[in-house]
Amino acid sequence: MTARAPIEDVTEDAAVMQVGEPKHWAAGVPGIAHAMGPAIADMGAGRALTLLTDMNQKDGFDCMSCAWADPEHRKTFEFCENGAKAVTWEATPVVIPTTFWAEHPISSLRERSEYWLGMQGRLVEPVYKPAGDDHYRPISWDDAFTLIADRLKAMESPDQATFYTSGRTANETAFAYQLLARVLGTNNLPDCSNMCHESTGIAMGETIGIGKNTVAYKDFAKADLIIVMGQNPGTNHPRMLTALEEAKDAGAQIVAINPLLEAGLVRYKNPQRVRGIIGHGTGIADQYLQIRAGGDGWLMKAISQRVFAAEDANPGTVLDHAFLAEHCQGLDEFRESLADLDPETVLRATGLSTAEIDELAERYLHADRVIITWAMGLTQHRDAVNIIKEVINLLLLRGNIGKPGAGASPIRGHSNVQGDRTMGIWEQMPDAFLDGLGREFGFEPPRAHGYDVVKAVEAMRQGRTKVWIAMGGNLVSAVADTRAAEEGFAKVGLNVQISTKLNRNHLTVGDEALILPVLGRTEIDMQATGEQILSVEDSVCAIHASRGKVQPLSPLLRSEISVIVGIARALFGDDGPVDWASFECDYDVIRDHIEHVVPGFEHFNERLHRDDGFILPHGPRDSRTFPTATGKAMITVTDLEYIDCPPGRLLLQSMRSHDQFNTTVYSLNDRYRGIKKGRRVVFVHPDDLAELGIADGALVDVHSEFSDGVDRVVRAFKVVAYPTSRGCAATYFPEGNPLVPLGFTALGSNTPASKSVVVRLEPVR
Ligand SMILES: Nc1nc2c(c(=O)[nH]1)N[C@H]1C(S)=C(S)[C@@H](COP(=O)(O)OP(=O)(O)OC[C@H]3O[C@@H](n4cnc5c(=O)[nH]c(N)nc54)[C@H](O)[C@@H]3O)O[C@H]1N2
Ligand SMILES: Nc1nc2c(c(=O)[nH]1)N[C@H]1C(S)=C(S)[C@@H](COP(=O)(O)OP(=O)(O)OC[C@H]3O[C@@H](n4cnc5c(=O)[nH]c(N)nc54)[C@H](O)[C@@H]3O)O[C@H]1N2
Ligand SMILES: [Mo]
Repeated sequence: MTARAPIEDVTEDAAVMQVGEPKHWAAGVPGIAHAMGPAIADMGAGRALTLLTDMNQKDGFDCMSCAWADPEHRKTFEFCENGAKAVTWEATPVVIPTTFWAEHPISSLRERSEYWLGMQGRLVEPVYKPAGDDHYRPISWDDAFTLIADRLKAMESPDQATFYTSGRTANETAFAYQLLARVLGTNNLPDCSNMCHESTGIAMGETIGIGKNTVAYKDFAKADLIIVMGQNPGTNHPRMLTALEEAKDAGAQIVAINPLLEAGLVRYKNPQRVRGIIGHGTGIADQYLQIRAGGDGWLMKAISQRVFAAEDANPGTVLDHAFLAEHCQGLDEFRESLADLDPETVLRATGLSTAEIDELAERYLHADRVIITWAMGLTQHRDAVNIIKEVINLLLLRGNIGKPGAGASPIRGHSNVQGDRTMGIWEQMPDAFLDGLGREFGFEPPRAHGYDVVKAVEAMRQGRTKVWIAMGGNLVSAVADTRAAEEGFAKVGLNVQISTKLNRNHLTVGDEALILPVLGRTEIDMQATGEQILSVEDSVCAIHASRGKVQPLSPLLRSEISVIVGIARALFGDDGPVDWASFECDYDVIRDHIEHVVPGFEHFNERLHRDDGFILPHGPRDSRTFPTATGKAMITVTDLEYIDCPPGRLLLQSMRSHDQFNTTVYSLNDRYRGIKKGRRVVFVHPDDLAELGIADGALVDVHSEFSDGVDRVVRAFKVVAYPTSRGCAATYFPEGNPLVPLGFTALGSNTPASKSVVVRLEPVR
């Protein structure tokens, strides 16, 4: 391992920031060159090559950058620029030296940027901040475990502890972690999914009975039409562009629905193809609808209305009558509700023209097999659950669920966020799971629902949380209302962060805090019975093995499972219901328990070791069996809101730049959007700027406006004239988070509604 002097911090300077033309294509030679350059420089050619060629391969590790599916036949170089960045960031040989903690008081570290914190290198020794101290200092693993156990035992109720999970956590780890919380006696298991696809889970759960993707990887190449809504795959799921390109080659049409013109959805230069390297690449979107933020539910209703109109014109030929009769409920009510859909409201809510909506309807009507994919552009709105229900409605009308080349395809974010839920990381797991868990281990799991992310922050603010444990993640930066979250974390008795890299949450702590450093996914995990593998579930319900490839950076690092077991043994001793020690020596033991508790994991070990994985069963996808209360897919009538935006105000969304992974910032650039050396920007349509009398390049303070009267503001953002839909603006996350009140969440899923916030821009004088 190497210790490199800390790099200079970056202070954002609007004068230094460069704004160029946005790109109209994504991922090609520059992508790979950008990717390989830093990897090789930092890691040395050998280590870099091992890692980059083992990513997403059989016998390799699962890339941690997103949950996009692996093709059935994995290619030698199945990686992308942003996957390579994530690997480089984790597998850096640079470590934080012991002297660091004495040199840097926590209060001074708090002034540093998230970029600088991440660039300090890997965390390699456990450190402890005692109450009243402004420094972390090294602590032994045993003392750390004893301390955690003591604080947990001192609580008046198990609900004074909260166990957060970020979605990089593997299946076996997640299973052991939720078991620890539930044996202690709490369902306080908030996770990043509460801020991510929760709205999807709720909407799909209520309508088709399962919150997961109804398509398999191979369906993309069989589709006639793929509609990509509220998602920026060029940056966040780059390997998906290969699937879209293959679909186009096979004759599919693609429609992009997005307020911003995103490079990857316009044109793709596949780095794995000669045409991508020397040619113009593949045009992706046949139609690009620059919708007003939050308007997608109205668009879906308008298309469904046109489907009914087409059916009326040619009875018996448009709707999938056999499917609707056998498998669905609610058709007539839905048809009736659309009869008086007001076209003017649709146009105002979507910002689209009648001709654009008609064109999309024509495409939908002419396609036999339709896939609709979506991500955060749908899930993080006040009306997200209803918007997604309208997506499902539209698909059901023509039988586009449970047939080849068709389906509802939520594209997950964190690489194992879906698997974590399957393993029981959820504050409201159903009784069937809890019954199974209780039977397997001989204890009575708690039944009362626990905290989700927003409730967890509220509980902290009210001083109700004594112990906070986080398996990865950086909640204080990720959640809405940064100031409220900081206030909450400052009131926690003991904050335990199990992490690979330093981040803001390590510095936003109350009395006592611990940082426990763990192996990353790229590292070999050696335990008493030998080298261990883990497993993950991707967006299309495929379970894969993940095997670390490089030597751990320090002998002090522990695996996440070993940390859970350390806490559990210090807390419960060795005579409780669970034989924790057996978990640590051999992860096959955990998999055997999972097999007994979670349906679909029959012969888990055998199928993982022998076949490298398998696909979980899925009723709607496999056999049009809908596990809802009625046994039918529910076509629902939704009461959509129109987001009112008073004159002089804009609807602000927050999204990712090309050089970040959530709260991790790799650089201050956003190549596809033409931004260099800065993140404090707000993208606005040039005509809106003209109307507001604000110049392109001006500095503004951005204020959000909510009825609680609190003035939430982020200061000195640079205005960038940009091709976004009229009346809408965009900024980066997490910089935009202080603008979103904690209570401003999606109805029904409680996900922070960070993508439609009414703001006003005030020029900085
Ligand atoms: N490199 C990289 N990869 C990642 C991540 C990362 O940070 N970096 N994060 C991972 C995670 S956890 C997740 S959840 C995913 C996120 O993947 P995405 O959902 O692609 O992430 P965002 O950057 O939030 O992009 C949201 C997109 O929705 C659009 N949008 C916003 N509002 C609306 C709307 O009202 N309607 C429509 N139709 N579109 C809208 C935005 O313009 C933007 O293109 O990516 C995962 N992969
Ligand atoms: N305004 C706004 N807010 C958002 C979003 C948005 O689009 N707009 N997106 C939301 C979404 S979709 C999500 S998923 C959340 C993300 O919320 P989180 O998942 O909480 O945040 P991350 O930034 O992904 O967490 C990064 C940290 O995880 C740790 N880490 C990385 N790898 C490992 C590992 O292998 N093991 C362990 N133990 N730790 C590791 C590192 O210390 C790193 O600093 O943010 C949400 N917040
Ligand atoms: Mo996410």
